[in-house]
Amino acid sequence: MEQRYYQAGVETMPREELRKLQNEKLRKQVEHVYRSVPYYRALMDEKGLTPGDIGGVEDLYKLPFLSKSDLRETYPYGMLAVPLSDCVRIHSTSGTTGKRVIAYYTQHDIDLWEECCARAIVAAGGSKDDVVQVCYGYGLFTGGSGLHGGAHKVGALTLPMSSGNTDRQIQFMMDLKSTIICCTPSYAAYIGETLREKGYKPSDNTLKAGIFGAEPWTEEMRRDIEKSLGIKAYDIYGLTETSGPGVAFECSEQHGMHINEDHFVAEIIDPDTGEVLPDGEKGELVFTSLDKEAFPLLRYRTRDICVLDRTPCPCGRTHVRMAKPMGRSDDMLIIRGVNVFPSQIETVLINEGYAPNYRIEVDRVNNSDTLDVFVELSPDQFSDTVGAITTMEKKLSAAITGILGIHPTVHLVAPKSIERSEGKAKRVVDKRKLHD
Ligand code: DLL
Repeated sequence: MEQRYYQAGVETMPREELRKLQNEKLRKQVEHVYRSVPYYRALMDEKGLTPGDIGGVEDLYKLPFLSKSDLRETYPYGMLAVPLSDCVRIHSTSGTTGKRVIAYYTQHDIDLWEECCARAIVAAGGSKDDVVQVCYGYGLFTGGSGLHGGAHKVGALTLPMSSGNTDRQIQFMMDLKSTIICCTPSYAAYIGETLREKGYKPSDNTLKAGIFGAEPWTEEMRRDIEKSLGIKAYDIYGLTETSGPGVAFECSEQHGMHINEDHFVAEIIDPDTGEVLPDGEKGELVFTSLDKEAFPLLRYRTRDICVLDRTPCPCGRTHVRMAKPMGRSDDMLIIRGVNVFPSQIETVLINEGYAPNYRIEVDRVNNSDTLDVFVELSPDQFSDTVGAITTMEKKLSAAITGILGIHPTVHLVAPKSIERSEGKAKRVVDKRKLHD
């Protein structure tokens, strides 16, 4: 397949040249942050560091980390690195626990963010001839605005649908002949399911690609969505603190997401010790933004667990690739001493022929952890006898035990009894927290 790039010059820049560019930008950025953000200057002072100590990326390890707690502590304006009057927009995290984190953008910051999203759209085969249906939420969440801005930059016809109202999504998709859809993978699965229920075959729509992210999803879920919508499904990654979607995106090789390294330097660290890990090892992803003006975080700890891959990609892009994050270290469940990511359970479910509609409940009974997995049956499976369903529950439970090493109680439940998600899916209920 012929490769197309949105900004070929930087996307395929030889590594040596890219490193030079990063070093130059990093020196300026550290100077900018030291000068403009007293909170970070104090962290550097504590370590006896001045901007002159950071000559380039190889010195990054000397700098202090930032984490969500720093952003909460400095809420709302403590991390702002330009006068507020130079900012044109804010976005914010959903803030499920504690204060929300607010991210600020100058026009320059918005432009570079939208360019990153445009790279992702072009890598997914998008061009000005496409109709891009954006059904990520608009508003404080970055998903809608990010992909919307990217689609504009590409020159595509942009449908600013936002999330929800699935009947209307389908009507516009059919009437306006959308070719690229952007939403969370769980919402894509829901749209696919609704299309099927309305009697549409995958070949009835004009979609060719989907750009899905904002939550962990497995390869099995990718295949499921590709089949139900008749498309190629691309992954996209980002977080509010680094600007939003588009920090990394998949190319047609679909073997990891290219990190936009001319704007962000990625490191993998041991989440317990903070030590930088060698390439290829699994750990926590840390980002340094190289040229954001208003909210330029240095060494920001994402809590996302993944691996970097620096082997050359046949697509011609030279930027490092990150594997699909397994989930955040704070989403990882420790059940009877075993580390469990919800994505591991999702893999088993789909491999065993179930749709990705499930809920995981963890509790503590008589000082011992319990794991209950509720999985929805399809209408065909539901017509089976009680005996057959009990056998299926046992089989699924054994398959999960085989992967996790701990035994869950599986409950196969009626079709449509598990809530669908139009944004990020909430799959885990940890009732142990109620007892603490
Ligand atoms: O979710 C930004 C985004 C919007 C990304 C649309 C992609 C598409 P936050 O709400 O701040 O920002 O959440 C960021 O979501 O730290 C990851 O844990 C998770 N996440 C984002 N993309 C992916 C992905 C947006 N492709 C947090 N795979 C991040 C797995 C993802 N997890």
